[in-house]
Amino acid sequence: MFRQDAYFLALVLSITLIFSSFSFPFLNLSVYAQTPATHISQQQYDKIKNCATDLSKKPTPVEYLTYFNCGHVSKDQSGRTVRQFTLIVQEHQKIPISYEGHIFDAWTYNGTIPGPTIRVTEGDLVRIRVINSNENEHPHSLHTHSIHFAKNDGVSMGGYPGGAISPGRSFTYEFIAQPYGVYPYHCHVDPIADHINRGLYGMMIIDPREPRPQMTEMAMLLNGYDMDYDQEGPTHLPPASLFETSQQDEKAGNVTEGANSNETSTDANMTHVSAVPAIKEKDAGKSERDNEIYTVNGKAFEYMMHPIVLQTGKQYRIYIVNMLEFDLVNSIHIHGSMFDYYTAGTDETSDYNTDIVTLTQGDRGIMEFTYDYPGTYMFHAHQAEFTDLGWMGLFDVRGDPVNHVAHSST
Ligand SMILES: [Cu+2]
Repeated sequence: MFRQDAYFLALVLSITLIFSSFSFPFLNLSVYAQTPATHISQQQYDKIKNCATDLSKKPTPVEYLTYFNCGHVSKDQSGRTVRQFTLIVQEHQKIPISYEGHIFDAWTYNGTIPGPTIRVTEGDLVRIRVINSNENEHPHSLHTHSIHFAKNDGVSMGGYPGGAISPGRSFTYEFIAQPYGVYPYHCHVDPIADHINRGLYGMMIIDPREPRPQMTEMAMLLNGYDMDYDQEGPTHLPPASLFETSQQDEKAGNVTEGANSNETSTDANMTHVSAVPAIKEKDAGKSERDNEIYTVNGKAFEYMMHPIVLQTGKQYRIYIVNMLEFDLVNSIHIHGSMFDYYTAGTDETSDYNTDIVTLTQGDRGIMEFTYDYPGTYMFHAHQAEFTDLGWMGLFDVRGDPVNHVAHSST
């Protein structure tokens, strides 16, 4: 054991020495440079970030996991990368939010809840044009977290036109992306809880100039729906017959064609359900708002129906944002493994290694993990009431067991 430790220490020391001797001569130069030269081009970086090629796509909740919209890219006169996005706000959108056929009367950015994951690199000039559709009845805005001028903050305090865009009008928010991290964006028009709960929110990732270690990446946005129903929890756990074939079935030899893909139509699943579970009348005098359905990425139990297929020994990174209204706390817990957690994603060093992280409203971070052993593992909120109301999913981990390797949590 001691010999292994000593060997490891020697290895780390020699790597550190090589690295520092390599980078030290450039250190003074890069500290003051506005955009330090990177060894990777914008195009190469966008490619390893899995930037979507179809920017007009409306990702399904399954596709949302890996749909990264990096915008329309150009360069300004100084050579700075410019990324342009368009978000169209539409009210009265009918969004399916459970396999049982529950429909949410939503307000959306680009027709989905959550809105598209906006992905940029630190130092980029970001332009986001928000169009409030003509048919809408309410003003809306776009408030992005991170650093920017007040006029681009999407808040009407101070009389900024971007704080409330009238129906039929548009506003273009502009900022230099900084600092790197993972952020929520949302409408900031009052009553703000209503504008958020209706569905006007999404995730924004600002990547560091030097790429993070490469691994398979996913986006998870936690939310809830106050459907103004009195009855808590109109959803039910999906019966096993509706699940996609899992690894256990595969081993039992009854795997079906295409069963390990994530491509099953969600609409097809809804046809199994003959009637949407009924909702009772609202209690008289009950004024406190609450959520009836909780989800990750917009649809209750979606990743139980379509387990996320992972491989043993492979590294995964999840960008996670909590946009739950009315409940103060949300969380994510993964079974069978531990993850390194980077609060807000604003540092290269992880804060701790855990299997559960608690998130208040607007909280976010980055999780990095591997699985050593194959099998089906749950991931879910550690609030059991949320779990039963939709916030639960499955990892279908495949491959041979791997020897446990120490996680780099420092
Ligand atoms: Cu709004």
